[in-house]
Amino acid sequence: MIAKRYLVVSLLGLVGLALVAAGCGSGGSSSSGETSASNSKPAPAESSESSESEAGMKESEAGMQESGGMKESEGAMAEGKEGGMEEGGMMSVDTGAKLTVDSPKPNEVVYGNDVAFKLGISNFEVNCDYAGTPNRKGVGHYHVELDGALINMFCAEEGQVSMQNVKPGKHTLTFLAADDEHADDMKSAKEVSFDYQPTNPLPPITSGPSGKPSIKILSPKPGETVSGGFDITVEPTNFKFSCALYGKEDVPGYGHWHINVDSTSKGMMGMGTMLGMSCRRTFHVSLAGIEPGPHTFYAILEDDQHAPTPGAQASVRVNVR
Ligand SMILES: [Cu+2]
Repeated sequence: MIAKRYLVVSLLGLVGLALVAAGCGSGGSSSSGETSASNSKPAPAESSESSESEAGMKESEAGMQESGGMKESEGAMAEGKEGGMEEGGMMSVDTGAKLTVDSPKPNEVVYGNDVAFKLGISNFEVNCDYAGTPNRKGVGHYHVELDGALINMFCAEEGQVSMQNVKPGKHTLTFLAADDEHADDMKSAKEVSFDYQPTNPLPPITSGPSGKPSIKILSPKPGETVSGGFDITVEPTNFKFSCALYGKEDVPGYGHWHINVDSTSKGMMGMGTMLGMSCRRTFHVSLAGIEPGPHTFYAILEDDQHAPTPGAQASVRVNVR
């Protein structure tokens, strides 16, 4: 994936950085995170995609990346030193986590439109409540990549990746433990390939709304006091949220949003403070890792590849008690 990220970076330049950053983190944990708990309601704008987004909690990625890149990434991973810098500028940390992939089985044929996965995770506490907040030893989450592109971060041992906009054929899932600031633990990486042979392929999503996209925060209101946790609710304009497109080749007008606290540029590629990502209009913020006092929360519109949409962000400053 390093190779992939490189490619993307070179293609997108600055924006690519954010992409890589996203590749390092993303928030809404799969089954545990944003999806389930936090979000009260699906994005109304989604209509036809709503069911797909439900399933999309897990996401997959389109046929944009060839599986050939996986080999190189493997090599890159092997070279990753603890706390060292990866080639792509990605820091590799040593979380101590041990991952095993219980499913899918190697080269399993997948006929449905989601690939379910199940991991064994040991020597590591997965807790998405601390994502985007200062690192805690032995605590973090894991990232799932499809063909080298980040889908999302997860905290449950099971999840799934949508095959929306994914071409039939061989694909690879990669699982990587990550610290709270979203740096990947390359040594923990586990890969498994599968063969996607859909019985009833999903109609591809090809284009979304046109016009300049923007996002605004409906709640909380500036100056509000929050404690324990709270929901951020946003409203996008000229933009559709799609869970199923997380990590896929970008479809104009489609994407999701990232939620950051206090900074949009801290840490590796700005992801150090990313609390999570959401493909719905509401995201539940955990304050578990955030100190009391005034804090600024950001909502940033992102394309499917997790690159921020220039100028499309909003923020709100609230008091954390
Ligand atoms: Cu992460």
